[in-house]
Parts: sequence; structure tokens; C-alpha cells
Amino acid sequence: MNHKTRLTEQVFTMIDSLYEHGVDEIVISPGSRSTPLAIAAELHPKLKTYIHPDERSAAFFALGLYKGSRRPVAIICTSGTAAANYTPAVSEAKYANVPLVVITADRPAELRNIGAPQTMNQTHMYQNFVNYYYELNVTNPELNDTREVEAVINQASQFLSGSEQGPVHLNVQIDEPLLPDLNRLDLFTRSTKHSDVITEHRLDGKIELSGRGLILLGATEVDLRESVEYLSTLNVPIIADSRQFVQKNEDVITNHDLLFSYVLNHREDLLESFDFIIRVGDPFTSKSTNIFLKKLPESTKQLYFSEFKDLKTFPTLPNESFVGMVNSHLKQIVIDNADHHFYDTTHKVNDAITNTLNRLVTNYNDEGRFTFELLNMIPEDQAIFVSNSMPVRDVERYDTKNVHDIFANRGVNGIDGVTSTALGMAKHRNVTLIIGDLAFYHDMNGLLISKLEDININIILFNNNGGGIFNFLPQYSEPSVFERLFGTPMNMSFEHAAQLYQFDYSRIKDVDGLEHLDLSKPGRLIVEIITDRTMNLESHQSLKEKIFEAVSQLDVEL
Ligand SMILES: Cc1ncc(C[n+]2csc(CCOP(=O)(O)OP(=O)(O)O)c2C)c(N)n1
Repeated sequence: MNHKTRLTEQVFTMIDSLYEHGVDEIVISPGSRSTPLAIAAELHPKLKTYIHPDERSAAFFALGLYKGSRRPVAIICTSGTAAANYTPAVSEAKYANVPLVVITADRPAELRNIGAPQTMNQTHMYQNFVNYYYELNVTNPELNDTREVEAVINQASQFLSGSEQGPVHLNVQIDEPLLPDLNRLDLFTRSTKHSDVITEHRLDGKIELSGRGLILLGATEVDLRESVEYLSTLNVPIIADSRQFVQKNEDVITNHDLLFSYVLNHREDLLESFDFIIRVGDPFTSKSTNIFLKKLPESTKQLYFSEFKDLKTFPTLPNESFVGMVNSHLKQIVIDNADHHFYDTTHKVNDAITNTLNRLVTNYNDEGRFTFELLNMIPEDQAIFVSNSMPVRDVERYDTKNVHDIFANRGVNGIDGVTSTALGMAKHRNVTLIIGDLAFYHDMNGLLISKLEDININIILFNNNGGGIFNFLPQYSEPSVFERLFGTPMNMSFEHAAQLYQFDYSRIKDVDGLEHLDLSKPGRLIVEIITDRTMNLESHQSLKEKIFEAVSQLDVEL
């Protein structure tokens, strides 16, 4: 077999096997060493390819494609720093359980460590961040069939769904000449060889609990609607994170950040009263909610349910964890002697928080108020992607409608790649992104793909001239170091970025300015909202105190 035939058979089979295992979108960043991989992906009749010249943004864009489609996505790049630029998104994918297939082209091993151009040690280069790694040499002269590459993709596919879902890395050594045979399209119609790998086990018997408890539903990839239908018959308050889609259910409490903050500030005695806690999925964003969970005494039994094997038990180790098949496990829960009174009063407190917030928020002009108004304006069928920092927290606190699907990169909470991820999602569904000025600056390069792929998106950009979240942290009380180290003002307006990437643009200074906005119109829009970090902190605190006052005056016994 000659070099070109071998190269073509190996690489085309690899790409076709990935397609068989559910990958139907591939984001390619241009390069030479990756030539046969890129050509194979491009020629495959069933695959959709995207070209993104910036590897860092490309990988985040792929992450967003997954978030919009829930199907595994592959990324392909050349050797060297190109591969290193994937690292932020691969680490996010690891901790968000995103099935990202990372394919890095490499030079043959004999060119390592001798100063060959664009060559570095790429073996296990994301070792802490992938669930599977394999190195293939697709031009090894001893390779005469495709059994190895097919077996590798079959193995890797175990991590593209199920309880070990997460990123996988294939480092592919390729020797020159790099051009494959572009006529071998027959390799894309091989007979299907893939076999499913099923590892889940059903739980036998009931999970018996009794007394006063709470159910906390963090974000999950699995749809929990059927579980909520069952759980809501148990007379235990159900609390959902804003990224958990069942937050739309009326039986579900969503004001948990203010609720737990109230308990910690005014009713710490309640901590002793809980018999059990049921937690599902990702940890919550809210600091108060996590402190509450951590402060519960050892006598409170904590159960944790995870669809994935890498259990995310933060903020405190549960007494028992249940892995995989979350919906069927949750249906095994039975509660003896449920505390009906506590169920009713928790709902009354939640209603009081919602009503007070709805009534008083209009007295403010901060990012919380803007977020509140925007949540009322954004069409219900639009997904909202929130950047880390204040947007994710403000949506958590100020969303009293709970009608949207909310997304964020909460694997490792970076402020990098947020725009690219949102744009990836926007390929599959309508998206409004809410983002701060630093996070927006961080991924301005990422805007390019919206132009290349004609992707519509609304971007709400809160420009508070720096990192607004730091005003909420203790270092704010150290004025000698605060502004330079944490506030980090950039003194920038983003009008020219909008112009550069061909977005419509408007600049707003107060809530009246929102009146003329139409967020339902398809297009590419950046709305820059000018806010003030100090006023933002004061307004958040003032509204919170007023809500606590209203709850204190309620005639209920918690
Ligand atoms: C890649 C990365 N770098 C730094 C941080 C630390 N960090 C967290 S929030 C933040 C400030 C974000 O500012 P901005 O995006 O303007 O949002 P705001 O805080 O004003 O809501 C920084 C620097 C991070 N999370 N990720």
C-alpha cells in the first residue's frame, strides 16, 4: 500500500467513524499538518464544517454548538501552539461534561525534541482535562488496514454520552506528503461497524427518607421534567438553579439565592431543622445556597444524584451518591412524614420574595434592574447565554418570570470564550448573550464567526468599565489597591468593535433607553449599556435589604 492510499484510508475512516458515533459538526482551524483531516471532514457528505482561524475561539464555538444541539462536536487544528490554544475550552468541556472530540495534528515522533518547526510534545497535552486519549500514527508504513483507527473511535465513543461523558483527545501523527486522495469518497459509505457501549445499572429498591427536607436541582444534561412531576407529589420544596430547565415548572422555587441568604442572615437557627437534602447535578452558582448546604449539621442526611461518574459534590460531601439514570433513581425516593407546613411556608416566602422584587426593582437603575427588564423583553423561545461574573448572578437573582432556557460556561467559570460559545449555540437556536465588558473584550476575536457563518445573535453588553463583581468582594474595602488590581477599568467603548464585525449597535444609559429595542428581530445586534460599578453594588444591597424586611414581616412560622 502506498503512502497516499494509507493516509487517505486512515483519515477518511477516522472521520467517517466519528460521524457513525454521532459527530455531525466539525470546527476546523486552518493549518498545514492537519491537511488530510480538514479535507476528510470537508468532503464528508453528511458533516457540517465550520472554519475558524482562531483556535481558542474555535474550541469555545464548538462547545456552544454542543450546547445548542446536545450532539458531540469535533475540532481539528494543526500542530504546535494551535493545539495549546484549545486548552481553555477543553478544560471547560471537562468540567461541564461536554463531549468534545479534540483532534490535533502532529508531526511524526522522530521530529520531536530536535528543533523541527512547529513541533512540540503534544502527547497527553490536555491530560488533566480529557476522559480519553490516544495517539495514532496514520502514516506508519506498517499499517495495512483500518482496524486500529476504528477501534479507537469506538473506544472514544464511550465518552461521547453516558455517565462518563466528556472531552476526548486524539493526537494524530502525519508524515508528508500531506495531501490525501480526494476521490476516495467511497470511504464515507463503509458498512456501519459501531457498537453501543452501555454501562448504566438500574437501582433496585426504594430510597426512604422522612421529615423536613429540600430538593435542589442543579443544571443537568438530562431532562428532569418527568422527575419533577413525581417529586412535586412528595411535599418537599423543590429548588432549581436558573440553568436547570425545570425552573419553568410552577412547583419549583427559583429565588433560592435570596431565600438562603435570608436564612443565613436572619434565621440561622433553621439549619438544625433539616432531616435530609436531595441534590441533583451541577453545584449552584449562588454563594449563599452553597454556604447554607455547607453549614448544615452532620445529622442532616445529604443524597446526591449525578448523571455523570465524575461526581460534583461541592460544597459538601454527601452521605450517599447515585450515579447514572437520574430520572429512574429519583423516582425511587419515598418520604415518610413529610413536613407539609414547611412546604407551604417555603412557598409563601418564595412568593413574597418574587412579589417584593417585582414591586421594588423599578426604583433602581442598576444592572439588576436592566436584567429584570431584559428578561421581560427577550422572547420566551430565545435562549439566554449569561457570561460569568455578574450576568449569571443577576439572572439568578432578578429572574422572577423563569420562562427562558438559561445557559452559561459553568464548568470552570472562565470569562474567556463566552462570546464564541454563545455564537456556537446561536447556530442552533435564537440566543441573547448578556456579558460584561471584560469578558466581551476577552473574546472579541470570536465575533468573526458570526460574520463568516452569518449567525444572528443579540449581545447585551454591560459596560461598567471593569470587573463589577469585585466590588462585591472584601478587597473593595482596600482603595489603595482595588481599582488597579481588581476594578481594572479599560475606558473603552465598543462601538468600533460592532462596526468591525458588522453588528448593529446601540448605546443605552438608562432603562428608558430599552423602550426602542426589539430583541425579537433576527440580526446581529450589540446593545452597550453603560452602568456604574459602585451604584450597582449599593442598589443590589439596598433591594436585598428591602426584600429581607418584607420577608421578616410575613406572618409565617418557618
Ligand atoms: C479567563 C479568566 N480570567 C480571569 C477570570 C477572573 N475574573 C472573574 S470575573 C472577572 C471580571 C469580569 O468582568 P466583566 O466581564 O466586565 O463582568 P462584571 O464583573 O462587570 O459583571 C475576572 C477578571 C476568569 N474567571 N476567567
